[in-house]
Amino acid sequence: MPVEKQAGEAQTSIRAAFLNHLTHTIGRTLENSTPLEQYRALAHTVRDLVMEHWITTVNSYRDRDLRIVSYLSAEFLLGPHLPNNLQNLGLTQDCTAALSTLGLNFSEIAVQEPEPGLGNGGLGRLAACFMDSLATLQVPAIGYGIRYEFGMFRQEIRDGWQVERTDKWLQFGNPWEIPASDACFSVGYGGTVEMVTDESGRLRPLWKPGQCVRGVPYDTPISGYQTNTVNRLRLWKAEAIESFDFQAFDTGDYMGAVREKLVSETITKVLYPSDDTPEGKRLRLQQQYFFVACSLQDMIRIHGVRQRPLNEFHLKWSVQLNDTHPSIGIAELMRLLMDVHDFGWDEAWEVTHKTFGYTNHTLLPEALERWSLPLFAELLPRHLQIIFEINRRFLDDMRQRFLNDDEKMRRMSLIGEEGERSVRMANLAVVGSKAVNGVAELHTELLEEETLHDFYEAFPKRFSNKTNGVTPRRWLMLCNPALAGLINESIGTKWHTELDELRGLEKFAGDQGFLDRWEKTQHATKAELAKYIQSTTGIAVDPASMFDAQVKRIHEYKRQHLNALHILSLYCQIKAQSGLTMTPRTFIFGGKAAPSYKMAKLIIKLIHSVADVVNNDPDVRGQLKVVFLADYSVSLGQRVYPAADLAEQISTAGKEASGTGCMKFQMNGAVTIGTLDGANIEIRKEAGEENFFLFGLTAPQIGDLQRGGYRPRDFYERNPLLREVIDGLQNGRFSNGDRALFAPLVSDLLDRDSYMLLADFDSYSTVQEEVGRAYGDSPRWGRMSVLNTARSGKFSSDRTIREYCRDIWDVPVMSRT
Ligand code: Z15
Repeated sequence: MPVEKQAGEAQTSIRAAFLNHLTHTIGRTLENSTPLEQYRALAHTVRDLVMEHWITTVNSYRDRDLRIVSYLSAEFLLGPHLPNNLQNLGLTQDCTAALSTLGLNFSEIAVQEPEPGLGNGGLGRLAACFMDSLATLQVPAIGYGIRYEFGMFRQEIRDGWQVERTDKWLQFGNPWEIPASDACFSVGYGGTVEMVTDESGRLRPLWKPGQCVRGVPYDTPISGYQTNTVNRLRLWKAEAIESFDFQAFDTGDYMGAVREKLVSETITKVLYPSDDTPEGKRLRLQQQYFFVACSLQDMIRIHGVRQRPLNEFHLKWSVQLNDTHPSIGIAELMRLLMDVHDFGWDEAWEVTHKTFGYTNHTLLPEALERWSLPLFAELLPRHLQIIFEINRRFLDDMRQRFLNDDEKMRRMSLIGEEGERSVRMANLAVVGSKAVNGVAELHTELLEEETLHDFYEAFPKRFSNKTNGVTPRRWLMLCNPALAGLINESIGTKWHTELDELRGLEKFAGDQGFLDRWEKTQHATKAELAKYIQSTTGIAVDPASMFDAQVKRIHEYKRQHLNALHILSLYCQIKAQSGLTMTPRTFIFGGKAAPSYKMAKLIIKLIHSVADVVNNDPDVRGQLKVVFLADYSVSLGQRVYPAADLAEQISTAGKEASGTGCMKFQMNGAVTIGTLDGANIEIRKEAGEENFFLFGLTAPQIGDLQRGGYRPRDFYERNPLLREVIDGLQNGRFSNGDRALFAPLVSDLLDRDSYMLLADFDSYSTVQEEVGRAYGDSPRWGRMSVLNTARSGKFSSDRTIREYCRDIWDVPVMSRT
């Protein structure tokens, strides 16, 4: 009785607050408001509730005086806030009920939220999952990043080609952010470094920047699941410094002053849309330095508020570098301590190298950030001096330890001398950090043995592995309420924050009654995705067919084109043998290509061409369907992961650092077909090899083959089916007679094939055949599916964050029990 009354109260107050915001914040009545306006009113209603917890969190952290984790990331790919915050507050049902008393439908309102797409892919989404887990584990933490005015571009498809559209996510305001005008900082660029004598007669460097911009913080509250903890995500916007305006105004150059303003604001205008391939552009370096300089000044300000001397900075802060993008922070903290706060070199270094941790996210050599020395010198002259000095001292030290091994010194230098001289940011990050980690076991092993081997030899204790994870709140409970409900009924709800509890499902894996319910649930979820596919692409797909999904950035190393070649080979088989039947499949693709990545864009065109051929040939009789879902995003992922039967994780072994989509699929009961790459290896180990479809060469085999002179054409010549597919691509069979269209792709595959598709094609096809058979055997598939979910506990980002807290950040996590 009292519980029901409380629930009733929550409903009533949500309803009243919503109507209040509709009137006073939005200026509309219920009758004449649009769904977007209703969304905005509802967002303000929920934000108010979150803000109350924020206030108490700030107070409780102040009282506990703990070390604060500072997560520096150029990307935070958060996804929609509204449903997530409601779930965290435990108010989803009350809110839905409150709206329905007004004749409104919660889902229709929630889909109005523009997604904050401030990231490219895995790296940005990882930062978002970490923020969720940090708040849920009640760790004092601040996320620092950039408030891009335009986030990830919207992808449209025209005639099978990707077209980019700007993402105007801020167009109608953002109810989830609050500008904090009391914590603005200025950031300098360019200019000169002069030696000046200070009051005490000491000669010291003084940086006189040629340009200055102002950083304005915008805070987004990050709520934890079922806790009162709300952490802060602080994103910086660049603005013009007012004194600059006045200067111009005085001289009458008003238009010039406005131009100056535009130039400053350019810095945070747009997210660079390339994942895993640095562009080396001036604006990008400006962005990186901008948000890092603001964030460090903010940390020093907070440190001062806590009345701590700066030589204790590392005791009160642990700063994690999400890839090398913020690694200029190492030079910046040195500069702030020495040039602004009068530290000597040794004192400053003592604090700096105990402050930072560096997470590496890639092994691809072309993806390691390097900045051309002239560009660096022009934009950050003082930082370059500091980096030279770090390098001088570091190499002196190494020369002694490694007895003048010149080759090694060349490899370890922070300055690359091959070709154009450059600053190697990964080397800076390793040298300036107390801890370095990879993001999956294989990745860390390859970092230690190959990519960063010299550094591993020099500082073995600095290295560790932290296998990635994803938040089960968004990636299971929120996106798959039907399955989450079934799990709750079966094993209770402890798994929400202790994902290992999912092991309790193992005992149902052989229970036919349970398997029937599991399958029914999945079928209903697939039907929902089928509806979405129908309405967005016009293609009808059958929810009874196997949903085979590959959603991720389009990249040659991820091998979406291997998937496409295989689909074409199935098509050729059907065409050759009338009456051949196979397990009906719906192939689902989604993902964006970097706008300048020609081959990735051609792969998108290829998928569309395959879809055209396969979907429109009556001989295929609904055995195969192919769909490409445009504009893949967090929200679209939330529809795809829960509806998938099969997850394609088919990167060339040794290339995918971890992958995190693989974990989302597994949690939702999809079975994986994959290579021994990244986190696949750990997923297979957890799930059991009999519940994972393994194919392809291993990382060492790939290396051997590459060194032994790989000849892709041999594989083409030896496999008739592969030959038919490739010939078809060459002779226009799959492109309405256009022979030129896929020529660049075919010639790359036959003459180079850096990602070894042809070497893995046979193994992939064979295992795909077995997948088809297994899916036809319902009890077998059901068992595999349940066991995948049951054994996905390791891949909660709560586990990952606990490890970072214990091994790197040295901060306590709150336990609930
Ligand atoms: C990015 O999303 C990843 C690595 C990068 O170097 C950049 Cl710049 C962006 C991805 C990895 O490709 C992926 O394997 C990993 O799971 C993810 O980061 C998070 O660690």
